[in-house]
This record gives sequence, structure tokens and C-alpha cells, in this order.
Amino acid sequence: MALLSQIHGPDDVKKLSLEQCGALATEIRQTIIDTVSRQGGHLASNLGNVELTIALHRVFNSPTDKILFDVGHQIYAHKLLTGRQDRFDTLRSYQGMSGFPCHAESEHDLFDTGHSSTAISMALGLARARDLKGEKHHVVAVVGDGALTGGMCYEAMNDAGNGKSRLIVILNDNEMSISRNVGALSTYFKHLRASASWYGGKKRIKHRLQSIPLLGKPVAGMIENAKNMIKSLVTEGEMFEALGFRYLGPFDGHNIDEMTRVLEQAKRVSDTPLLIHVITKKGYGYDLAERQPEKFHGVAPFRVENGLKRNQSPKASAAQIAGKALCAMAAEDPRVVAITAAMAGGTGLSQFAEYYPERFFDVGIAEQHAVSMAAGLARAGVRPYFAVYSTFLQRAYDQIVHDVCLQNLPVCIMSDHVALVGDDGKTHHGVLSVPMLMSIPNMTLLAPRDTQTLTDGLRATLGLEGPCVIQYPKDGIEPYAKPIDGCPLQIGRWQKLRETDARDNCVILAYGRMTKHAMEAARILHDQAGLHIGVIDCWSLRPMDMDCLKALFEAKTRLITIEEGELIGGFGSEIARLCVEHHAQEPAAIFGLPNRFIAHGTVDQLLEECGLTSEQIAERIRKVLCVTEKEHG
Ligand SMILES: Cc1ncc(C[n+]2csc(CCOP(=O)(O)OP(=O)(O)O)c2C)c(N)n1
Repeated sequence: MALLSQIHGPDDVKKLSLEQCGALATEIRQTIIDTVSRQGGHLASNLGNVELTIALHRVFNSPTDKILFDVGHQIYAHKLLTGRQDRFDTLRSYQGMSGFPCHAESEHDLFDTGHSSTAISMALGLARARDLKGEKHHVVAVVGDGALTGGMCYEAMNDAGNGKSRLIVILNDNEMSISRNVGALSTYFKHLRASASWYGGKKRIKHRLQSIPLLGKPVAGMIENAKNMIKSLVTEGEMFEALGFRYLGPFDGHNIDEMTRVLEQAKRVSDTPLLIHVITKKGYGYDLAERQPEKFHGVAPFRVENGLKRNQSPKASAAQIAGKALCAMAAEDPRVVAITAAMAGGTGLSQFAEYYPERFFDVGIAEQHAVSMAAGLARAGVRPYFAVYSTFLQRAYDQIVHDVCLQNLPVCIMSDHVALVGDDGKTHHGVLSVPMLMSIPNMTLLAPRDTQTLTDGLRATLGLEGPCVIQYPKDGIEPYAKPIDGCPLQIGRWQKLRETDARDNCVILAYGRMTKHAMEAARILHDQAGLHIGVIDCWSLRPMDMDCLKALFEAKTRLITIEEGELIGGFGSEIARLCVEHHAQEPAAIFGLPNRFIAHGTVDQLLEECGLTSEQIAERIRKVLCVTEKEHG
């Protein structure tokens, strides 16, 4: 990597000739492919973004000028150009480099992000602060066409355009969200791409740019010239113009020369926000990713030569199990429809989309809209199932409260990627699910322990007449325990999986993935200390099984709660509150995740960091009960 190794920061990029920049792009692309093939990560978006990022750093002076990448999953080239090459091979690994923008990692990353459609708002805030402070730097937001399906972008543009803030938005249009982009806007972008200005404009801009005054001409003249040039290029983009933005483009985002010239000119526009439409190809430069950009959007470690995963995991994910179960439900009940917010593949709905295209709705990256639209469907007698990652559901909190729960409508949210998600890190963990949802009136909240209870639990939601969230982690956990009393799964009933005895009289209350850890911890405590600790799967978090809980209160059973979620406002807190309300014994311990944003790593590493592996749980219980092996032996 002859050139890349010489780049210690954006200043070094500026020293390179155009030809060298082309060679640098090739080296960056190679580094990204090599690293992601070992570490996993977001491949196709990053490969599509290399030349654009080089051009940005040629033209702008980060960190004085502010460059923001929306979502941030396409930030690898930016990391490599901003002095982080030496750690790039630790990408997404425990205590290594984040796969997303990370402010603590570099002054060139303004925010820690991972959720879509926020960059224009943040950029506008930075631009306004600049103006208030009398500063002069530039603010640039790079936003994908997928991210531009998120409503916040329009709230921000409406605001920015009205105030005429000096701001540059680069629309990186590759026709793809994770899968093919959807909605009327994607058709509009297609129209812009196909417009005469794309083909004719390319020639025209070359001609125009050649006639721009050379350095040394009066600045005023340059600005005037730039403004005129830009004005005359505007033939399309009325929608952005209506929002108060000047539209430029489309341009070839893989042409560093063209991008450099356009960005240089954009710097000189001071009277209005600009939207620069750039066309790129997702997966650019790696044939397999170009041909299958969806498959290579986010990947586990893979072999470069054939694109196959390094570790083939035969196990189905929880999302795939849930998607299959929903298909079966749809086959029996024509009221069942499915909704995704641009994540059909990730949330296990691909099969549903194929089998029931007329009952499947991809709304774009628009979780808020998805929830309120589901309310409409439910009010009209349809049974909507919205499958979404827990972390992205956070965005739709008010819609859940106001449009679904307040109306008591039978909308079911299939909340996937709950609990710790691993290498995507702090922006993606679904650890606020229970505190966020459990307190909302009318809500039913379910957290099955394995794939069988997930399937059964999902089916049971059809019998509900009000709102419901069924939550599950990323991995599909195969069934490992049966209820002692043999009772089938019922909403509002917990399942006792392991007995305590009269001497120990201690029970672990757990839900979701932690139920398995609780069972394992109980086994360890039995094998190593002769303890008989009971385990109850409290999968129905709301309504709780009050009969079961009251029986435990009466028997003065020592209660230990375990959850892979935020402790404050979580399940354990609620159990403690109920103990007080019922004048019962207080819980002996409440275990869960600490109140801080947890970084990336494997789930096992993160659980260990939080003291929640089975062995650690066993040890902590032993301490709580003040039992040594000897005492009990
Ligand atoms: C609020 C939210 N919902 C869903 C996602 C998941 N997600 C990550 S990237 C992505 C597609 C983004 O498409 P685009 O902005 O066009 O970028 P590209 O990957 O095509 O470069 C989606 C849906 C997210 N990050 N944030």
C-alpha cells in the first residue's frame, strides 16, 4: 500500500496528484475488501464511496470543515484517510475500531451514529452554530438515496431551505437502500439520473469548469462565475429547489476529477444550501458485490475469491424463524400483513414478500410512518405485523404510544435484534426495549426464550385484541428446556423450567436469551455447590403472571432477576416495585446491563464485560446467597 501508508491525515491527500488519487482509491478499496473479509462489516456501501471520500478530503479541510456521513456505515475510506490506518485491522472487534463514526476515536468523526436520516439535521445545527459564532468553515452532509426515504431529511431540508443556511448536502445515489430502494422518491431519482442533464450535463460541466478563472483572479469574480455556472446547470431537481436548496447534478461519484471540481465550486456558493446529486455504484470495484449489493451490504467474514462465508452457520436466525412463522399465519388468516422499514432481508420477511406481495409493505427507512400506517391497517380490521430491529424502533416511540397503544389497536411489532447485538456496537444494541415499552398502557410485551416459543408466541398474538411487541435477539436459540408442569405457552403465564427446594428456596426470574444462561447458571450451582436454584421463564413480561409471582411471595422464595437489558426501568425494577406493592420480600438480586452505552465486540465478550455469562451469573448468585462450596458440600 505504497500511497495509503503515506496518508496520515487529510493534508496528505491534498498533496497527491489526480493520478495518484486514482491509485490511492485502488489501495483503499483493496484494504477495505481485505479487512472486511476478515472482520465482517459493511462492504458494498464502502466500496461505492471511495472516490467521493477522496474528493471530499482533497477539497475540504476536515476537521475545521465538518463532514458528516449519514448512518455512518460507509465511513471506512474516511477512517483510512484520517489517521486511523494503523488500527483499521481491528475494525468492529472488541476494544478495536468502531464500524461506525465514533467521536472518541477521531476529531474527524463529529458524532457517534448508526441510525439513518439524521445527518442533514446535525449538519444544519453545526452550520447555525458556525454562523452564530461568526466562523467561516463548510459543513457537508453525505446522505444515501436510501437514507433520503427517512422523513427527518425533509424536516431538516424544509428548515434549512427556509433559513437559506450555507450547507452542502451530497446525495449519494446508488439506487440501493440495503435492498433496492423503494418509493416515489426512488422513481424521482431515477428520472433525474435518466435526464438529459446527466449525460449532457457531464459534458457541459466539463466545458464550464474549464472556463472558470484560474487562481489569482479576483475572488468576487470567481464567486460570481461559480454562482452563474451553477445556476445555469440547474435543469432538474425541482423538488429540492422547492425546499429551498439549489440542485446540482447528477455527477459521476467515481470520477475524482469531476467530484473535485464540483466540490470546489460548491464551496464558493454562500447564499443558499446546495444539494449535489452524485451517482455511484454500490460494491464498486469488487465484482461479486457489484452483482449482489444486497448480499454484500453487511457481511460476516467471507472468502474474497468466492464471497462465501468463512464460518458457515447452519442455524437459522430468530428473524428467519419468525418470518417463516408469519408466512404460516398468513396462509391461514388473510388479515395478516407484513411491514418492513427497508429491511425485508434482515428481519426475515423476504419469503413473506415473495409469497404475499400484495400483503407486504416496504415503507422505506420510515419506522415512524410504519407504526402509524399499521395503526390505520389495524383500525380497518387488518392484522399488521411490523418486523423491525429494536434499536430502530426507538425512533417510533411516540407513534407506538399515541397512534397504537392509546387507540388500543391490534398492531404487532416483531422486535428483532433485542439485547446485545455484538459487532455493530452501541448504536445497534437493543437494550432499551423493556424500559421503553413495558410502561405503556394497553401494551402486551413478550420475550420468548427460544425458536419454538417464538413461533408459538407469535401465533398467540393473533388472539390479542390490543397492541403487542414480541421481542427476540439476533440468533435463533434452539429449544433446550420444557416447562415442568407441561403447560403449553400462554400469554400471561410464566413457565417453570427448574425447581428449587425447601432448603434453598431461591428462584431465578429471567426472560429471552438470559433464560438459557439462568438454566446454565443453576446447573453450575447444582454441580459445584449442591444448590437447587429454580428457574422461571417470565416470557410474558406484560401481562406478568401474577398468580405465579404471588405464590413466590407467599413461599418467601428468594428472587433473583436476570435480564440482558438496561436495569433502570427494566424487568427487575418492575419486580422490585411489585414486591413493595405486595409487602413481599425484596429481590435478593437484580442482574442486568449497566446504565452506559456498551461498545462493540462479540456478544460473549460483551456479556463477560457486563458480568452476565453463565459462569459469572453462577458466581454472583453464590455470593448473594453467601454460599461457599464447602458450606453446602
Ligand atoms: C433508522 C434506521 N433504520 C434502518 C437502518 C438500517 N440501515 C442501515 S444502512 C441502510 C440503507 C441505507 O441506504 P443508503 O442511505 O442509500 O446507503 P447505501 O448503503 O446505499 O450507501 C439501512 C436501511 C438504519 N441504519 N437506521
